[in-house]
Amino acid sequence: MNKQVANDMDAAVAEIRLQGFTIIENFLSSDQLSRARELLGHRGVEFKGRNNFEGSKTERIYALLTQDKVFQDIVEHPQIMALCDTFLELNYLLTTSQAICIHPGESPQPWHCDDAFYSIPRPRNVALSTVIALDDFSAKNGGTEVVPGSNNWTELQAGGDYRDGEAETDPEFAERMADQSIAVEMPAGACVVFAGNTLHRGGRNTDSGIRRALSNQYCQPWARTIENFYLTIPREQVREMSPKIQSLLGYSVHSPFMGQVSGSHPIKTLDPDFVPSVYRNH
Ligand SMILES: O=C(O)CCC(=O)C(=O)O
Repeated sequence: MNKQVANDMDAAVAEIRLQGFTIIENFLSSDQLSRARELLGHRGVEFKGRNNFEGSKTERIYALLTQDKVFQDIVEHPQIMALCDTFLELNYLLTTSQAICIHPGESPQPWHCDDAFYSIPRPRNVALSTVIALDDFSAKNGGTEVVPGSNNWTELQAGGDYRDGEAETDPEFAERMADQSIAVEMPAGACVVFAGNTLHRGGRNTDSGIRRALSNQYCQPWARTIENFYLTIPREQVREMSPKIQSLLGYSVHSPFMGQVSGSHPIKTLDPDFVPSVYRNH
């Protein structure tokens, strides 16, 4: 890493610690940005969400990294890996890889933090999330809204980490969030990185266009992942991926033996001839 990049990374780490998030401009190369936009712009299939969290006017594509090498390159982007190396333990995992395209007329998501699934009291350090803009993000088109400093809030201040629509009916909480949150306004190709316990949401889209984004999220090597990639991604496809991606998908061990397969390292399962020892005796 050159000195300037290292300094930028130090600043990013400090911002995440202090305010819960940082913005990395020019995160995607122009080739990555145009390729990702092209792939998401021509799908012709709509996967609208099924609840107010996924969003009834929001298109989500899960296991996105299976769709094209460009999405894999973005998952293992060096700046994000450097942040994961800082915040998470060795052999951290990819917990979800998705496209989030917020269509016009979408209402805001419920306030939440991405590590809300883990029943560990605050402050906790289980996950790191990214939202990568494929269109310019604004306060009007559904740009991510974050609550600066909420990563350092107590349980009481956070008022619960996932409030399924409750925030809208709790005037005190809604007012506090309105006062304290900001909309992330950033150009296409930029990325907001936030701590797993930072309160945030996808914003309301009152604009005329779709707000397209990618979201890759990472978690500690001992935490259960949101997406079950072992079942989603066939091993033939995993075999073609980089060693880093394989590790991120769980073909790795959290020392000394969490993630083992019948006593073997899970990477061995990518060998087409691998037979778990448990089957060998039958
Ligand atoms: O789309 C966004 O800006 C944020 C989405 C989000 O926070 C989520 O779905 O967990």
